[in-house]
Amino acid sequence: MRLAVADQLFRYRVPFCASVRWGRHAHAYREGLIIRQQFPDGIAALGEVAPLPGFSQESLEEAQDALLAGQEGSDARSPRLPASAIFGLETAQILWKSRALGDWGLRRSTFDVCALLAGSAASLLAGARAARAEGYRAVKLKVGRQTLDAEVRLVCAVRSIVGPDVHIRLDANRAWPYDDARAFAMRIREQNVAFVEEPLADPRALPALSRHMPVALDETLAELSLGDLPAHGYAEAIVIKPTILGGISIAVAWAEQAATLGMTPVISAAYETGIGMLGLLYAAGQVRAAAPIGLDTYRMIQRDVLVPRLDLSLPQVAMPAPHALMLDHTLLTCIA
Ligand code: OSB
Ligand code: MG
Repeated sequence: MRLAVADQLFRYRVPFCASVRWGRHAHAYREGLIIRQQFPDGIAALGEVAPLPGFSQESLEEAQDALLAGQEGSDARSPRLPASAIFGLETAQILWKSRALGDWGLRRSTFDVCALLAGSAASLLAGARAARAEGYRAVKLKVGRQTLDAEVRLVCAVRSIVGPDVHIRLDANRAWPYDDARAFAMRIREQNVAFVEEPLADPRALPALSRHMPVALDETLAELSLGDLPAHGYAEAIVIKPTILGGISIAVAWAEQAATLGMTPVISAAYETGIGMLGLLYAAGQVRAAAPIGLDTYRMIQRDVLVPRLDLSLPQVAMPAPHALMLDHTLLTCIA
């Protein structure tokens, strides 16, 4: 699985609707690569390679170099492809196969989506009201960024807006010392939170904390291998980002392993464009467990390289039928 001479590589930069915070910075746009692979039957298929700065192990330049090294045929000597490159090549592969066969071959092709609530307290609560009105079954918000008081109030306000039946997921991105996380757990006990992603600055204390609140692994997964998962049975859920974990097949393997161990696998995006989203939907469609998927980062992409853009800002989305994809070349620079 390599880029061949006949294949093309484009660099894209798309603006976000508003600046987005992840890692240590606010980001105004997303950058990545689109590959266009020519398959022997004459069909060309697209894939997206978009390492997420601060989360991916590789940089965009490293991913690009690895793809170009493959194209130059230095196959034997080039090191293993980075995670995002595997994801892009696998996406092209499955998009090609679905076009050739006229079918995705999925176990499931409709999915519940988790709404991301973000912004100021006021816009976050407005988002919660909209999510409730539109019928979302799950919402997610970031914590660990303000005082415990402010965040407890926010979680309680979101619960009272969405009612008792909507799943509330929280994500602390490793912000808290143990005592803060435990204090937070005590104060949201009545709020029936589905899980808190990565509550602890030091993940070694996650098993102890899991006695006080349901925890989910996200950043921690990138530090584990699949065989380590049984030792993390204290976790309620795992957040699986195929762009970061190394592609579609490994993501599906993580999800199956999680389900076998009684954990909830949550397939999630990392601000990919529509091309990557198709790969993520495919991955979700291979998974037996049906937890709401984290594709709402797509809402923040103001202009997509894929035209027309996908319709993903809905509580339920369906995998579109296989079709020829069109790119907005004004957003792309050809590099090979
Ligand atoms: O921490 O979960 C995260 C997106 C990019 C980088 C990090 C994260 C995210 C998400 C994905 O929140 C969306 C989701 O999980 O619903
Ligand atoms: Mg997370």
